[in-house]
Amino acid sequence: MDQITIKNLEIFANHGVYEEENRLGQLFIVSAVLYVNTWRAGNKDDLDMSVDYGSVCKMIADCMEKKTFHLIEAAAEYTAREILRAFPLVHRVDLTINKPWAPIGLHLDTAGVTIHRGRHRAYIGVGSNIGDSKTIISMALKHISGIPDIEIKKCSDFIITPPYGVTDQPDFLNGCVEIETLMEPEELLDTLNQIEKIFGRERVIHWGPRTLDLDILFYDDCVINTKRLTVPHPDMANRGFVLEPLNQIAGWYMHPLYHKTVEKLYNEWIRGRKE
Ligand code: A4P
Ligand code: MG
Repeated sequence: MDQITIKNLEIFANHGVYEEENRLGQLFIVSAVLYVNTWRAGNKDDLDMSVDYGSVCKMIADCMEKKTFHLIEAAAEYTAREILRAFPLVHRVDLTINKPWAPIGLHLDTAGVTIHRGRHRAYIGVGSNIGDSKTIISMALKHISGIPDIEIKKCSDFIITPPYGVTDQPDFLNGCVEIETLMEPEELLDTLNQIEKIFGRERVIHWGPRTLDLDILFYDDCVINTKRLTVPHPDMANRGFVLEPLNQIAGWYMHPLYHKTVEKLYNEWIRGRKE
């Protein structure tokens, strides 16, 4: 993607782990690479179709000057997110904060941090089989829409499905949504877990009944396998209750491990059921 670059913006601010740093302040040097599609602005010669780097510089200065953080990591995290929130044409930002006066008792040019943050597309599987599932899901989706760094882009139909795994439990209501989010994967997982809790989810039986289940099916084309999070959702290819609604809104989406579209996985699942 095209890039707009800001190099070595000088800002006097008060970040640091030492009290003196917070009190006296020091120089910070900030650079940013903004990933923006500039072809439209380039063809029309129109700033409204691009990102005004002057405004971005002012925003960086504001973020750096108005708050005091212990860590430049925190200053960078806050600043990158504010840029992404304020400038919808910025798809991604690489932000570097350097500290030329870092008080370490040795000479150095700079100590610094560079972070890469951006917009991500994720698909969330939604399920419920306790209580008034229709109302719970519709309230949960409304709640998700109200979260600043998540935007629901598409929503499938919600379908009644027989229980998979533990079959001795009520039918489920299942569907899925496409979201755009500024959240990193584990931050998104924490947020979804909190929403499950708000809507009365108790983790009692694995694969057991639940008022609300929110699973991350895809996160961009990332493959993630940490203690807490596995993406793509490991069992999705065997689950009609995931594939049927997902096929409605993302049939063309390529599974990054199987290298098959959702439509293909869904068709294979249907064939497997008939055999
Ligand atoms: N976790 C790891 N990866 C993910 C991910 N991609 N998305 C971790 C969300 N969470 C993920 O999940 C346990 C832990 O998985 C989480 O704390 C998170 O750190 P859980 O939701 O507490 O446990 P669970 O739901 O009982 O287990 P699991 O394997 O997540 O079950 P599923 O996959 O949610 O399946 N039948 C029908 N018809 N419809 C359903 O919706 N759902 C299930 C549960 C079973 N049968 C069903 C349905
Ligand atoms: Mg789950």
